[in-house]
Amino acid sequence: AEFVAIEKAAASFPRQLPDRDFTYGTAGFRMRADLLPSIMFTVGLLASLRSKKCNGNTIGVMITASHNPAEDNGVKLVDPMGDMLNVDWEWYAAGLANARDPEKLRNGYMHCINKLKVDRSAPSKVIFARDTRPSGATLVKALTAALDAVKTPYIDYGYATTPQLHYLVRATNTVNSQYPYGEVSEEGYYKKLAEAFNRAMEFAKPNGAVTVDCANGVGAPKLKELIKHLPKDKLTINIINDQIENPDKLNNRAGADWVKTQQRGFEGFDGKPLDRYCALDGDADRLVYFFNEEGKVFRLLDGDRIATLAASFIGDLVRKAGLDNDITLKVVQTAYANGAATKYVEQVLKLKVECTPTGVKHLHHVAAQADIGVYFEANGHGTVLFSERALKTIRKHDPQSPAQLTALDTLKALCDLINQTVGDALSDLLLVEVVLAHKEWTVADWLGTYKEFPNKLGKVNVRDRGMYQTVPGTAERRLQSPPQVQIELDNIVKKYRDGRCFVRASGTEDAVRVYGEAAEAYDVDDMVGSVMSVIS
Ligand code: 16G
Ligand code: ZN
Repeated sequence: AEFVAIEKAAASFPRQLPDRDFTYGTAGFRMRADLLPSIMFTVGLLASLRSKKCNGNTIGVMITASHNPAEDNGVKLVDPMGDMLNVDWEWYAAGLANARDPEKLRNGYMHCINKLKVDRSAPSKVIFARDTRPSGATLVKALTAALDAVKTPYIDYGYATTPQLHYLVRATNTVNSQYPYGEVSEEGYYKKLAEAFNRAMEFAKPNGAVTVDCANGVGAPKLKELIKHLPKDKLTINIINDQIENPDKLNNRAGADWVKTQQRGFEGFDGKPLDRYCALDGDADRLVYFFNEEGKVFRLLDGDRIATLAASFIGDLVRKAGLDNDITLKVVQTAYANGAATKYVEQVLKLKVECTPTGVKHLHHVAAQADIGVYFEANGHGTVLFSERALKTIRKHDPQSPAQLTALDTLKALCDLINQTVGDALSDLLLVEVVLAHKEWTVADWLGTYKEFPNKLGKVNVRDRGMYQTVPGTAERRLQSPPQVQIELDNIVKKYRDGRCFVRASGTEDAVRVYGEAAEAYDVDDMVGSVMSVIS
């Protein structure tokens, strides 16, 4: 009966673009919203199976296209502990999404049950949420039609940021454990962050105001809610770009992606010298800071800067708490991290750096293996992961002096303040503010920690990006095919002092990206330009 119900319900969501194959990429499925209903339906089926496979633990479904234009949408699955869908399942997700008709979908579903050895009689539960895109409501109908067809119970959390949904999934699945992640509600999320922020600020002086560009997305109303829970006397948060009722405004000349890629503020930005600004993206899982220097010189403090700031502060706390023999810190970056940031972490902070391929799942995975793993992509997505081992050590540590005690208390507060499931712009925002307050730093002090190498990111549109393959184990820093491109690239790069350059296929667009650094700004433009002309 279940199979019949699936086939029948699927008929209401016919497959668009039958000639195209969709893949479950780093960001799940993402495309023009009108292509998505049939895919949403299949995601509902897979979420149900995943939940059954995970002993009835709750699985999350987030409907968002993040920093993409308003007419796009997307969907990704969240595993029981709030991390991303197990990679082995991505292939099955794509298989179902590409079923050409309801009958093939039904067969695909049965195939998944067999291959993945799912006990169909196991319980299942799904929770979901969406960003502010208007298409979200239609996509929810496709998702729930599938969940209804397989009789999987669900909760619709309405609008939420991506990290809030990750929080809710983990909170739901740890409710009866020794250390519940938090109350299972949006309110619980705010309470947890606010309470931890309060503790983390106990030994710090308030440090002025920050203005947050919310990209006209879901981060705006959610940050407003969060502010209601925060202590009034410790931090002033101003909000701009909060027009969620006008979908055209979403991510339009505003938000973290705009600021990072354009290297300038949102439209109309006119910051007074040294006033602190930051920007979220459309689903509030990315954060970058920025400000104007004297003379309106724009300055960006991106994910690399947040990573170095967090690592320096947490490293100090670990030391001051007397835990440096028991806990080590690691910083995880991608090849896009500025070489000066890497050098600063290794030589000034004296911490280990590991480089992984692009994509949150890669960074997260490596960071999760460290005692404390700090990971951020330059684009502003990242978090700090505290391992079970580190948490145990921190909890049972007996401080030997008042100074050790205050450091330990602040460190404990950070364990709760920092979202452990995924990069979270709201949580990261509070983290940055805590660190700046403790250090009594302005944005200029923060920027002054190291000087970035001149760099440039170029993009070349290509017909077949699959042609561009990097050498495994090089964190995408070398191409193995086409072979002559790497040879020509090497010949170009060696002409420039401190030149570094690499080419990789985008995982999200039909393009290859060329990133370069060199000692001089004019050299970088020249170098990246030459490499781009080898490709096109
Ligand atoms: C996706 C990734 C992001 C990465 C970006 C690179 C996740 C959740 N998102 O947005 O981490 O920086 O892709 O895009 O993993 P690219 O492959 O087009 O350069
Ligand atoms: Zn995002």
